[in-house]
Amino acid sequence: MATEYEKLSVDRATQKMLKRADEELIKTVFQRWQDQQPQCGFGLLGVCCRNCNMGPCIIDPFKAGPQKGACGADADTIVARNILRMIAGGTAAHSEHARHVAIVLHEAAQKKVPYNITDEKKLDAVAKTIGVATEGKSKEDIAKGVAEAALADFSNMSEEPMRFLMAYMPKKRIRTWEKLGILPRNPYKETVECMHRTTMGVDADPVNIMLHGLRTALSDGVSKLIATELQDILFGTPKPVKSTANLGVLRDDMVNIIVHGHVPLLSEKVVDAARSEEMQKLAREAGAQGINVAGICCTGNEVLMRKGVPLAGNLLQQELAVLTGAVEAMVVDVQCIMPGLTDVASCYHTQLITTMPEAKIPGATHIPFVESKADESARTIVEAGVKKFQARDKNRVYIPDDKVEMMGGFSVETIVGALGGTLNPLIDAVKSGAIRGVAGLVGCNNPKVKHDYGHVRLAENLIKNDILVVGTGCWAIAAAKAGLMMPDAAAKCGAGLGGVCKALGIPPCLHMGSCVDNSRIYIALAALANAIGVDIPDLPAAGAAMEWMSEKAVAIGTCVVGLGVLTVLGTVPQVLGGPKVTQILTEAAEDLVGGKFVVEPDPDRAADVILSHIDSKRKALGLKT
Ligand code: SF4
Ligand code: MSK
Repeated sequence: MATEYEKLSVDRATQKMLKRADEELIKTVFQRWQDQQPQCGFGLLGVCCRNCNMGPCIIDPFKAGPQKGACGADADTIVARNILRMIAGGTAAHSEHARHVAIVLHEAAQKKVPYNITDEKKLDAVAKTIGVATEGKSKEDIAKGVAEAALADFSNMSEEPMRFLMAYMPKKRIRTWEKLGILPRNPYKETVECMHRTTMGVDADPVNIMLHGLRTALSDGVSKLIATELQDILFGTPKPVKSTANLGVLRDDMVNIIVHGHVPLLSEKVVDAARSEEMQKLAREAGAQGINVAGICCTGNEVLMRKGVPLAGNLLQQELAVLTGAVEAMVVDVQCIMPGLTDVASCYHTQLITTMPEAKIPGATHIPFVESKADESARTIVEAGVKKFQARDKNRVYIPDDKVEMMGGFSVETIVGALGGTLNPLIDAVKSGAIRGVAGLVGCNNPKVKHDYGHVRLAENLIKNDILVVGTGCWAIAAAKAGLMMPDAAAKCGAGLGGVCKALGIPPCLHMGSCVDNSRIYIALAALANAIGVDIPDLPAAGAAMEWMSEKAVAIGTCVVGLGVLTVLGTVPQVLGGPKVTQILTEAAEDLVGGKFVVEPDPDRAADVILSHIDSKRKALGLKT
């Protein structure tokens, strides 16, 4: 019989650390979520409105009470407005990330900040794609032009659609969006419009509201694309890299510094500083064998992809890393950082270091990250971690011995390279049926469902049925911990996919990066559709976010549906109180844009949904099923 910890997570390291949390009487997100039960039924259905001070208003789903808010808004209006505000939240997060990176690239081009233009080939490719002149220009001038084009996409106040979207997306998709009037102009404009439309007494039409949701989510997709492309220019396009994953990557004989959040501008510098002889010497003088940097969440994914930094864990493991008693510093930037970390850190010697002006946490130490002095900021942060080593109580250190080898670094460029320079071998494998289709698995963890179970079980089901799996974010960390990101996982595949993986020496689950790197999947889908001569919705492809929780995931999922891809959600979105909105998201969207949501918490049934969808697309293309 499963222990209480086995019911919470399929990950052994997590099970062990949850037991330890109980022994130490320390609350984590798992317990705090339990304390929230039962959660508000109105909130779960999305039928609570607090958008003005005549409220809060609720709609009675059993029809025994009010069916309209004080202003007359009905359930669908309220649900649609709430979901639009979630899309706005997610889009704001990705857009601020991307804008920050664009500003740093702009300043790097003028040598105002200590960052290099590392990947000139990528710079050239991006410039050519978006139409920035390269002939006879220095790399600095080209980088300045690319950064200015990105910043223009974030400041455009005209009705012109975003330049990066028009340059990267297939013509057929653009025509569909144009017809619907949802070509995004600028994520800052779209998010402001979300807030305007949803304020009291503006947009009450759920269809009109959801169309703006699609437009905003598409602008979110472009923001992610800009972040990824510009980060590749600054730090290098990822190449295949070997590393390890899970809490066992922490070292009992070294200073452990964890980087957590999303934006690699700081973490790249922290890794460089930690690897410098100066800092390693400092650590040895403090009695450690050196400095070990490990990652959590998407900052972890970023430095894994480009520097091979080991992954300590995904969203629900952030507090568990601190519970090992072996973490000197957890350095955070923005997004997915639980305020509860300070409570756990206060039970140990761990210093939680916030770095960004927009993300401070009471109880944490704030060491400002200043781009113009990025190297000094990173050294100050690493030094702070080293200083904490002597305060470590060795008797309270418990590092679970779980760690798994993995391969990451699968940018689109890497995948095309592994295929010999073109997508043709992949297209041939899809046509022959050796690869039945492609699934993009993404997203977070959520204590509403067993940690990592949906992520891993769905991936295993899909590769067994010859579906090539690509993915990002906390899904990618779950798959790595489960051993699905090593070439020998080909043994778990059907004969077709297994054969392809063995021939190429690649895993059947490809780590494509952080949440913003979902844009790598969009670019791959666009390239595949163009190469075959079809539109994205015609491809034998699907997406899933089995354990999603973040507003960013709402923006990402809506963007993927807008791209024309069927997307399975494993945790139930807060929309079921609005029957029209639910119908739009799960049915009507398909007629409008070619993609739709399916809500299916069971990963076995989710696999069936994806397989039958992929088979229907194969059939429509005249491919054997
Ligand atoms: Fe209530 Fe309408 Fe105000 Fe929302 S906007 S709180 S439904 S009165
Ligand atoms: S970190 S957004 S929990 S994937 Fe990108 Fe993980 Fe979701 Fe954050």
